[in-house]
This record gives sequence, C-alpha cells and structure tokens, in this order.
Amino acid sequence: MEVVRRYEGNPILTPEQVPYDCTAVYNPAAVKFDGRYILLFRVQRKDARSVLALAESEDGIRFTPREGFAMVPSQEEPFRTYEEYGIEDPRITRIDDTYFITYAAYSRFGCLVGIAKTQDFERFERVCLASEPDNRNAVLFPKRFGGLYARLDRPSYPGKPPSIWISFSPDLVHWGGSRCLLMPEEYRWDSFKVGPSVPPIETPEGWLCIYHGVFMTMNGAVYRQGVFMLDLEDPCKVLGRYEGWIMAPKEPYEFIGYVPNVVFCCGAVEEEDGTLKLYYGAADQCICLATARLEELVSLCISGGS
Ligand code: M1P
Repeated sequence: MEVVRRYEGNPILTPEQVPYDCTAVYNPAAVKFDGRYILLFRVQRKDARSVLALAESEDGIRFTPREGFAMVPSQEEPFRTYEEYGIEDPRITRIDDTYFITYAAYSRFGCLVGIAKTQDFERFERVCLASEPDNRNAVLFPKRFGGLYARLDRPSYPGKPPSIWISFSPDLVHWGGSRCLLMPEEYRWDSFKVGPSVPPIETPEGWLCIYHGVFMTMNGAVYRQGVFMLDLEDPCKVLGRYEGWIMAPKEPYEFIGYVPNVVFCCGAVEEEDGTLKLYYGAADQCICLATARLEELVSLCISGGS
C-alpha cells in the first residue's frame, strides 16, 4: 500500500479551466482560510513568464479559480528590478494572524527569495526580497525559535550540489545563522539536487519536512518527493530522513506536460483526522491532489529505511 495516494479525479485544475490565457497552471501553495481551501498557484503565460493566481474550494477537491491574478511582478522598486521575468512557486505559512507568501523572484540577475503577506487573500503586500541569487524554494516555519523567524531554502552555487539550508531572522528581512541541513545523496533518487517543498509541519515527534529530490537521467531530470524530520526545539538538528521517495511520477498527467517526469509539491493542508492533503504540480502543467497519513510520513522519517 502506498503512503501517498492520488485523488482518482486528478488533475484538479488545468490551464483549460482558468479564466485567462496561459499555457500551464502548477506548483500551488495551499492553506485553509475562513473554512475554505485556497490554492495560490503559478500561472505560466504565453511568454513563458509566470504570475500567481488563486482558486478556492469548499471541499479541497473542486476549485473555482478567481478572475484575474492575485500577484504579478511588482512595479515598485526594488521588487520591479528583481521580478522582471516573473514570480514563481509560492508557499504560504500562517504566523499569528498573517499569511506570509514566499516565492521565487526571477530576473536577469537570476532567482531570489521574495516574501509577501496577506490577511485576507484579497490584498497582497510585498515584505522584502530576502536573499541574493540564486536561491528559491523558501518555506517559513509557522513558529519562532527564541524570538527568531526561521526558514528553509535552497541556495545554489555553481559546482556545488543544490542543498537545503536553514536561516533565522528577527524581522523576516535580515537573515543569518545559516546552516546546511540536507544535501543530495550520491547516486540515489535525490542525488542531483534537493529543495524544500511545503512549509514544515509540526508533529509531536518533530518538524515534518517534505522535500523534492531530483535525479538526472539520459532523458532529463526526474522530480520526486521525500521526507525528513527536524527537532522541534532546535530545527538545525536533523532527526531522520527517509531513504526512499514517498511520491514519484507514474500517472500520464505526470509524464506528459511542459516538463515531463515532475511531481512538485508546494502546499499541504492538515485535516483534523490526521490526513494531509498534498497539492502538487504535475509535469509543470496542471495541479493535482494526493493524500497521506501524517503519522505514516513521520514514522518513515524515524525508521529511515525503505
Ligand atoms: O521543472 C521542474 C521544476 O524545476 C525548478 O525547480 P528547482 O529549481 O527546485 O529544481 C522550478 O522551475 C520549478 O518551478 C519546476 O517545477
């Protein structure tokens, strides 16, 4: 029995179902707000640049896209300069009563981490640009550690394996205390690069972290999802990492699209019964849903073995 189970009605959102011109909708952040499920997702436009749009649902399965876009590249400096090629792959973390959105800001300088915020999913306000290039896949922890905000991200440096790092900040603007937590594992499914997928999920055993791992084949990259666990009090401490993947491309909608062989998760919603709804981009083309039991993902991290 698979730990991650796909919804049989996948995909749940396609480019044909949204009220604007685009070539792909994918990599959705997810949150439950005011009793409704919200997806904030990447929309690839006809020039191959991306903006973010929003869809809502009562049941977490059937989503209605809103008219227009939620976030487009900012016209205000300094964001305007560093978002000129688009904004991509959002994640949402609730901290107190504010929902923070981390996203990839793309420009001629490369890719860096942007942070925005909202309280109502109507108005979105930029907070800051929070890294140098190249860095993306930032996820914020929902809690502070000794008064400091914390984030995981995936900086890249030429010639070094893209890895998952942690950093801390007193104000979400100034970041430091950076440490490398997880590197690609040689000749394994996650040997080419690794990056955070969804914001860390608090469990009694530790912070459950879902990540993507990439393997390079003669036919290009394969994107899969895996799990590791961080200590609740000291998130610099890795308590365990499952050696296998929890999800790999296997359905036609994950093989055929703008980029084949990709499952890329950016959002998860924890239900009261311990089920996790995982929202993911399939083949950089459409949006899909899968479910998993939180406790099963946790025990994979603790046991470590396949
Ligand atoms: O095409 C697969 C993914 O490639 C990039 O992800 P990463 O930089 O983490 O490897 C991003 O372009 C992502 O949006 C895309 O889904």
